[in-house]
Amino acid sequence: DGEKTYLDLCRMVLETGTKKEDRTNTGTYSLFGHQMRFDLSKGFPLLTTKRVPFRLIASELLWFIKGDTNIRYLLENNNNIWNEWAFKNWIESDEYQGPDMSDFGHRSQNDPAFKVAYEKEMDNFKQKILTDDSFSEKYGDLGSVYGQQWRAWKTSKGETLDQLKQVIEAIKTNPDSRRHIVTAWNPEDVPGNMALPPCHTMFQFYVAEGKLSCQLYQRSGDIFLGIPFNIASYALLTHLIAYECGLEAGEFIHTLGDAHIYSNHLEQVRTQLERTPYQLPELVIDQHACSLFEIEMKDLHIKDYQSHPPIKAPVAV
Ligand code: DHF
Ligand code: TMP
Repeated sequence: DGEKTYLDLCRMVLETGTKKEDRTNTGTYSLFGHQMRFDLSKGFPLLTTKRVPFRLIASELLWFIKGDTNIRYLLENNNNIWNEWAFKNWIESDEYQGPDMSDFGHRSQNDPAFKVAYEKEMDNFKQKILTDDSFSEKYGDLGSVYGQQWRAWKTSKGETLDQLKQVIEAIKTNPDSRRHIVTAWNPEDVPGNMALPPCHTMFQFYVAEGKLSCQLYQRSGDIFLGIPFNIASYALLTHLIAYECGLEAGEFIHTLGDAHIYSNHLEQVRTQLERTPYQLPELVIDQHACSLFEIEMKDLHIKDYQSHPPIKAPVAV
């Protein structure tokens, strides 16, 4: 079943993962090269062994699809998952005059007094992003991240290219093609131009027997925090593109490069592994939206989602 393949990966990394330092100075257990397959006709792969907030996954995906790279839209949808990376640009800028926030990721976990100051600064930052247009334009933008690469890839001629529209058109007119690819990895923009170089690097679609499948190559995967979101996000994307193209959703194939468990997530992963999965829920798309580009949050629903309680973990910045 779908969830078991994720739990098997967790177990494998705990048992055989190589201890490895990383950019965030947190430390990880890691392996290189792994593949998981999810048959989307057998339920929507939103993990049940911990609560995974579908609302955050859906609003992040709609944000990509809009071509938006500014966290203001996410904040308007009460979605805080990208805050730290915009905040980092703000506190490292010349305009920032507040208390020293360097290394806030680690310090907020180890120093309770700092945590209070950090949360206050973060709240101020969020308020300014939501209410101050010029501030938000400057500091809410994460740079050339997914939304821009998918919808407005910069060409050498100084034009932009809409990869998402093009791939949908190609799926409709030439379903058997082996070139249905969208790439977010733009070597010209890495590393300077973005808050975080894309983790989900490229994806390919495949059509057979009226079903649309999608394979993602993810260069780097945070097994406890990021991957449950990524699985659900690409499963949702596959359903949405299938809907747009008049196809059924087939499989989502998740191919990972560096798949890692952060050393401060080990307890959480062990807790999750003790739990027995429930049946996967179902995705319902309200049928009145006529195109993928018109779908809104209110059109997307998860039905029959029964899960174990959430498990909290710090995110490595
Ligand atoms: N950095 C790292 N180190 N790991 C990531 O997974 C990651 N993901 C990013 C950006 N940078 C990253 C974007 N996606 C959460 C989930 C996905 C995500 C960012 C953060 C997260 O913290 N999830 C919490 C719930 C958060 C909430 O409820 O607001 C979780 O428990 O799943
Ligand atoms: P890196 O750029 O040094 O690889 O750090 C990125 C971290 O974020 C890494 O732990 C992977 C994780 N990540 C995901 O797992 N999924 C995502 O969607 C994103 C944006 C990041």
